[in-house]
Amino acid sequence: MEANVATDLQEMKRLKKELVRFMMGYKFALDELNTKIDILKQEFQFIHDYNPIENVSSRVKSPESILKKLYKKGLEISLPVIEENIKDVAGIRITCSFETDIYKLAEMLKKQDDLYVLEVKDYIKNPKPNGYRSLHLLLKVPVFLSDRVQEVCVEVQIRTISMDFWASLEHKIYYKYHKEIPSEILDELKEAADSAAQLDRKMENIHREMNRLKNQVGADEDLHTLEISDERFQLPENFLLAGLNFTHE
Ligand code: 0O2
Repeated sequence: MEANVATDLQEMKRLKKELVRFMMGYKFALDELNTKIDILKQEFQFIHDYNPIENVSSRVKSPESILKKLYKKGLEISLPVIEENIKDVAGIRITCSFETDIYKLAEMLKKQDDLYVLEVKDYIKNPKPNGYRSLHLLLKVPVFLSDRVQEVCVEVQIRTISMDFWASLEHKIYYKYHKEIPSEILDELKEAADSAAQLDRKMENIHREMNRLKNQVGADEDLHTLEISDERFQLPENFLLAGLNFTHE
């Protein structure tokens, strides 16, 4: 009897270790993708002189949520089944300032040689009937481990602030009413989603107009200071004078 308990305990310890290893793969994939997004953000700031990414958050789905999804889909509990069927174990949510930034960012990610796009769901061009809008990319990310390369699936949700505001409110209401939202609230949510879409369009128009004016006036730029990330460097005049000879590709 005691021997059985000890064997069970050993087996559970082994399974736990295996699960941790499995989840770590997703965590590493998120680390890699977060770095890529941060680089794009900094480069975008430099090229376009504004930051299109308002916020980035990422999470590995908890074992409890994974289990709930397996039950919901009527699937057995095993790591290969999770890997094959639960595509959002690793998730990144990016909020952008404007709708066009969402597509620019998605294109930049799609173009990266080491990322493979498994699926694109465009709930902005085709919103869900309840009003949900967001761009979803399912990416395969290579994770370089000590002895092998592991291909890991990551779900990326890209939205504007107003889409995100709507989605988090809808999510709360969905759970508050145990997934059966009263019809008048459903109607109000749909109306709110339409207003949010209209607001996004208005804000983007203002931004476009502002850029047009800025380009007309011409920025009053200090040519003797360089800014890279948060660091400032003095730029000696001789660098500028000799500069015409060192355009770098
Ligand atoms: P959570 O708690 O955010 O993780 P799937 O359920 O992933 O197997 P599905 O439904 O085809 O398959 O995937 P889809 O449409 O890409 O949606 C996946 C995720 O998008 C959801 O994850 C939500 O995060 C978000 N989402 C999709 N539709 C809605 C919606 O109507 N309202 C809100 N608020 N979010 C939505 P989870 O696992 O459902 O939830």
